[in-house]
Amino acid sequence: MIKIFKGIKGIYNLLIMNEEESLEQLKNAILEGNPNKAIEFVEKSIKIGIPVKEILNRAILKGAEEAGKLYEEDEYFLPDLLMTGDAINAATEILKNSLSGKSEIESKGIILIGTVEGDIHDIGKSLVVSILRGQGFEIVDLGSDVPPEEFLRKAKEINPNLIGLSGLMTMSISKMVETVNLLRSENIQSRIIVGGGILSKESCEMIGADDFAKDGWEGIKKIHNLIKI
Ligand code: B12
Repeated sequence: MIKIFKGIKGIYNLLIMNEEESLEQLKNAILEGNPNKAIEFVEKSIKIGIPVKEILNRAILKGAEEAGKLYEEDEYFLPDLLMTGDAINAATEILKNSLSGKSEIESKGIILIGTVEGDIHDIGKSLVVSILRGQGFEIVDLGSDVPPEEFLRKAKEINPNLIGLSGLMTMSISKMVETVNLLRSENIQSRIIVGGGILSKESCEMIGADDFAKDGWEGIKKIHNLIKI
């Protein structure tokens, strides 16, 4: 009996070790900016049954955060950041397939989304788009570096239930202010959510958005709530 128990415990430990090891290797691949290795360890992590959300939060976002810190500390330079971006992109492309399983349900609402003008970061926004599509929302993605006037033009055309503005840089906050001001001054009634690691309750209030999200999963919940109202 004790032997069986020890055996089960051994297998359990091995699985946990495998899980930790695989996520650590994936994080390192992101930091090294190695897309092939990143793909290898995303696939391995999926194979051993690690949930997509864990893969994203415990390896990919951690790697992105560490790369950002190294950049701030002048240990990494723009080419390093570019390589890290490529590795994040490669890793998230695979996750998107798992996240956007075709939804048979009818549309839950129309969402217009884009990264604000002056900001080309679009990996996180594209990930949020994949999740939302998988959950049955109709998405119009304007891409990155989107001028306020373009958000306005498209909002008038499609009358979305919600508009999502993405931005990863501090200077993107003022563009969000400008975009929201323009939309509201032209009487666009859609709910507005802003997303990105730089945001806070205070900046959200300053921007005049209905809500904000520093994290995609939290953002998805908030979008559901905003669209219900
Ligand atoms: C990869 C990367 C790049 C890539 C971007 C590739 C691409 N196509 O996106 C490249 C190399 C091109 C790049 C360029 C630059 N970058 Co850069 N970059 C990063 C890095 C390392 C990772 C970003 C990333 O992809 N994260 C992974 C994704 C999955 O997470 P995410 O984007 O945060 O998205 C999540 C949430 O924010 C949220 N979310 C995002 N959008 C939305 C929208 C909605 C509606 C919702 C609900 C949620 C939501 O959900 C997502 C999932 O959880 C960050 C560091 C960091 N900590 O973020 C720096 C970082 C953002 N970059 C930075 C800088 C300074 C730059 C440059 C100015 C560098 C330079 N000297 O040129 C340029 C910017 C050029 C420009 N005009 O935009 C700074 C910004 C600092 C600041 N506070 O202003 C950071 C924070 C690095 C740092 N610590 O200094 N970068």
